[in-house]
Amino acid sequence: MRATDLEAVAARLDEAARHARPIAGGSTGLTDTGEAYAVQEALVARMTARGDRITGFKLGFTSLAKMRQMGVSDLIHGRITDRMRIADGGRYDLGGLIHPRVEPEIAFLLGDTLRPGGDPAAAVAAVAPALEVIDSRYDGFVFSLPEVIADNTSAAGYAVGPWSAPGDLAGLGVLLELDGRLAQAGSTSAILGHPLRALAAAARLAGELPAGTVILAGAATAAVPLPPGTHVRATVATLGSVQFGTEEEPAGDPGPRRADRTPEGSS
Ligand code: OOG
Ligand code: MG
Repeated sequence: MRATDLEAVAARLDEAARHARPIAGGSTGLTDTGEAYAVQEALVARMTARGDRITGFKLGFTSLAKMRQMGVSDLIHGRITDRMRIADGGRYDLGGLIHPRVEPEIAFLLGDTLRPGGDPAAAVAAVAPALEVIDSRYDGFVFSLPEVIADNTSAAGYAVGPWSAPGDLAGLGVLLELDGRLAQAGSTSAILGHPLRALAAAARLAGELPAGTVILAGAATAAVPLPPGTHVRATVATLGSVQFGTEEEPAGDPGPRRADRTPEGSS
């Protein structure tokens, strides 16, 4: 595809996100992952031009549970920004999102630059339980691999719990609860066999990650729909919990943005 066509796909995805109006998967013409990352770069550039500051890096499809759920089987990566940040224990407004889902993650904080082929364990300053909100800009979360890459890997929000010094991260239990009810359960070993492998992969894919970067290693379980008025908590054994509450749906006229939304499971 020509550069102007790639830019046009970025503009469509940007508009889809800004107006909560999904586009059809399969409609982008994207077939090449290299071109898809060029679109992602253009999309993220639009966000930073509006004042978003990049805080980190996220990986996707690092667990079998996620690959199976989404029907894709390749590791992908995207960017997270300060505007996506949700305060631990805070409130989160779903207004303006299309069909949000939430998934439990592990976050790494780099204390040193991590270069491709470098030792991920040596570069990590801290690790924390995390929650990621994903919101595909494609109708019904149906997309091809290049399309989800172009869409900044469905990134929409993230919350990070208390940071701990990195200990043994193998085989830690991961729980996702909605209103105190167990929604998903898994293990940190579901993430490429060990979450540090996700970090090594991030360095390989990103080229070089500077100190201070937050890296989401990818969900250990499948994602679940995130409704309004819900308390969400992820717990990772030994690391603790991270949580937030989603705002209630506003009463009365939902307004045009919400009218355009197609929530999961609605008829
Ligand atoms: C893509 C995002 C994948 C993960 O943790 O695997 C991801 C999607 O599922 O729409 O964030
Ligand atoms: Mg994720």
